[in-house]
Amino acid sequence: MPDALKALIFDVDGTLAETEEAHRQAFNRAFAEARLPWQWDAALYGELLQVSGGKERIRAFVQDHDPARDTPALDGLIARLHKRKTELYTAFVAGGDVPFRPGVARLINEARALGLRLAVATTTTTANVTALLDGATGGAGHAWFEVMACAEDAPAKKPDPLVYKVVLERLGLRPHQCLALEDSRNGVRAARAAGVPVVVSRSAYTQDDDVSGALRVYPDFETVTLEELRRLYAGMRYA
Ligand code: XBP
Ligand code: MG
Repeated sequence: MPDALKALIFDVDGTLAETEEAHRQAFNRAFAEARLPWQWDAALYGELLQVSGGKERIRAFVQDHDPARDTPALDGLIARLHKRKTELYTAFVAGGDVPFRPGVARLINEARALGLRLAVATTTTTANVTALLDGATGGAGHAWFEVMACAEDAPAKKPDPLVYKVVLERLGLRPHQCLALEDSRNGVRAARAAGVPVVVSRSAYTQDDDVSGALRVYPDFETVTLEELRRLYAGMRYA
């Protein structure tokens, strides 16, 4: 028998909200402002998403598509571009234009009503998460999550389990007392490598991701109730 479910751990990008188009456009605007000849269309961005973390994603792109710029100056360029990209992204999502995915706010409310603890485990920057949560909820969102572990807390990005380990330590819980919600292959691998059971609903950019290892894959979160998650958790058979 598993432990009693104590906490839900939410991924952010693709899970709480469909944010990746906003990320992509912020990257492109930062590149244009820096007069770089880089443009990430949706197809290319879909491939680049295999690398989690914005700075890591820019570096992987340069290595594959513009290797002449892979010089000692690249670190500084990436830092400047990423800072500007974060400013652009946070300004956009803080305006409330990127809502939660259908069902997410209800699920969070059900969990809060039943006293489940809530956490965030993400590879994105803290400022992005706060802006998104507050933008999507009109201000209250970030306070709903007792623990948030973001890029600054876990430099090794998903699929590395570090961000989940940080969350577990801060919650003071064991992996099997929690259930993670993810949208991607990297997310599932990170949760499972930390020993955390995970359910998935793929997002726009992760429709083709191999999410084997998930306890269950849902077409969306709209029909997922907390009762369903608790039933699934109670009956789970993870090695
Ligand atoms: C998704 C990501 C992030 C964002 C960009 O993370 O891979 O890198 O695309 O964010 P998750 P930054 O699904 O784990 O939340 O530019 O701030 O890195
Ligand atoms: Mg995600």
